[in-house]
Amino acid sequence: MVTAAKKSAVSKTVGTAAPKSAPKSSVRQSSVRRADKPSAKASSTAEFSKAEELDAYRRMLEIRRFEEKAGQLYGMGLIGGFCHLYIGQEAVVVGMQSALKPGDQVITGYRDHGHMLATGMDPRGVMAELTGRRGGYSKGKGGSMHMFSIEKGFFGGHGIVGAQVSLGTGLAFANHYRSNGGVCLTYFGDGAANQGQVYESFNMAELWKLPVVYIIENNKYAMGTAVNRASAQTDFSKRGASFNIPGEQVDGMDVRAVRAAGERAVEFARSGKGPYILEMLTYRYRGHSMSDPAKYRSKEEVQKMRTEHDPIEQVRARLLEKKWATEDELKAIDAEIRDVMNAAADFASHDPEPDPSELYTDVLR
Ligand SMILES: Cc1ncc(C[n+]2csc(CCOP(=O)(O)OP(=O)(O)O)c2C)c(N)n1
Ligand SMILES: [Mg+2]
Repeated sequence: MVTAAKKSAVSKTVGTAAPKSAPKSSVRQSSVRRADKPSAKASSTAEFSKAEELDAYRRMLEIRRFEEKAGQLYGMGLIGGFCHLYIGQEAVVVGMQSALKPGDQVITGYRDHGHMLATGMDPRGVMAELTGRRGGYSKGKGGSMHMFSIEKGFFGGHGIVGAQVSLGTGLAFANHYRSNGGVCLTYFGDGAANQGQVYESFNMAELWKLPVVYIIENNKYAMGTAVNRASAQTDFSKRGASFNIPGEQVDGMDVRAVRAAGERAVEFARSGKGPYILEMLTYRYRGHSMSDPAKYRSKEEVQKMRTEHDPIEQVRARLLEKKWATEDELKAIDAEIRDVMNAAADFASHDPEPDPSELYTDVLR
C-alpha cells in the first residue's frame, strides 16, 4: 500500500521517464521534425477522470490477480511447461488498449496473459488453456504461448523471441492493403529489440508507411541478462532513428502516461504517417518464468520498484487522495475480481482434458 510517506515518491514517478528530445545529428531533418513534435508533448501526463481512474484500477488489478492465481496453479502442478508472468507491467497493456478502436490488432511474445485480458479475452478460457483443458482458447492444446482471439483482435502469444515483430508488421500491411483503418500494436521486449528481423520489419514499415506501433517493453532484463550487458544502445526509443521512425520513452509504470503516448502513436499510425516506436520503461516483479529464482538482481531492487513505482498503487493512491473512492470501495472491487479469478481457476482445474482424438485436429499437414 502507498502510505502518505511514500506519496512523494509516487508522484515523482509521473515524470520519471520524461522523454528525451528527438535524436539529432544522425537523423535526417524530416525525421527530426516528425520525432520532435510528439516527443515535445510527451512530458505532459494526461489527467484521468474518476471513471477512468476506477476503470484503470480494475483492469490492472484483474491482470495482477489473474497472474497471482496462475502462479499458484503452477506451484500446484496444474500448469505444465513455461509460464511467464506479467506482474509489474500491467499499466503498459491497460494504457495502450484504451487508445485502440475495435478492429485494431494486438500481437506480442510469450509474456502474454496481460495482453489477452486487456483485449477483453475471458479469464476462464485463458486459465483453462494454461492448465491444458478443453475450455481453453486453443482447446487445451496450445498453452500459455499459443492463444489467439480473432474476435478480440489478439494474434498471439509467440515463443520465438522477436518473431511477432515481423508478424505484426504483416498485420499492419494487411490493414494498409485493405485500407481498413486498422492499427496493429506490436509488443516486444528489450531483449527481442536486438533481433535482426526487428530491423527488417522497421525498414518495410517505414518504407510503406504501415499502420503499426512498436511497443518495446523495457523491463530491464532479458531472462537473466540486464539490459546494459546486452544492448549497445539502451535508449530503445532511438532504435528507429536510421529508418526515420519517431520514438519516445514513456513511464510504463504510469497508466496515464502510457495512454497519452498511446493515443499520440496510434493516431500517427492511423493517419497514414507510418510506424511509431514507444519504449515503455517498466519492470517485471517475478523471475523470467516460473522456474527462474531471479538471483541476478537484489531483493532490494525489486522491493524499491514495488513500493515506489507500482502501477496499481499509484492509481489507488490518487483515488484515495482525491476521495474518489474509499478503502472499503477499493477492497470491494478487489474482492469481486478475486471471485472472478477464483472461479476461472476452479473451472481450469475441473474442466476435462481434450479428448485423445483431438491430437489429430487443428494440425497443419
Ligand atoms: C529466437 C529465440 N532466441 C532465444 C530464445 C530464448 N529466450 C526466451 S525469452 C528470452 C529473453 C527475451 O527477453 P525480452 O525480449 O527482454 O522479454 P521479457 O522476457 O523481458 O519480457 C530468450 C533469450 C527464444 N525463445 N527465441
Ligand atoms: Mg525484458
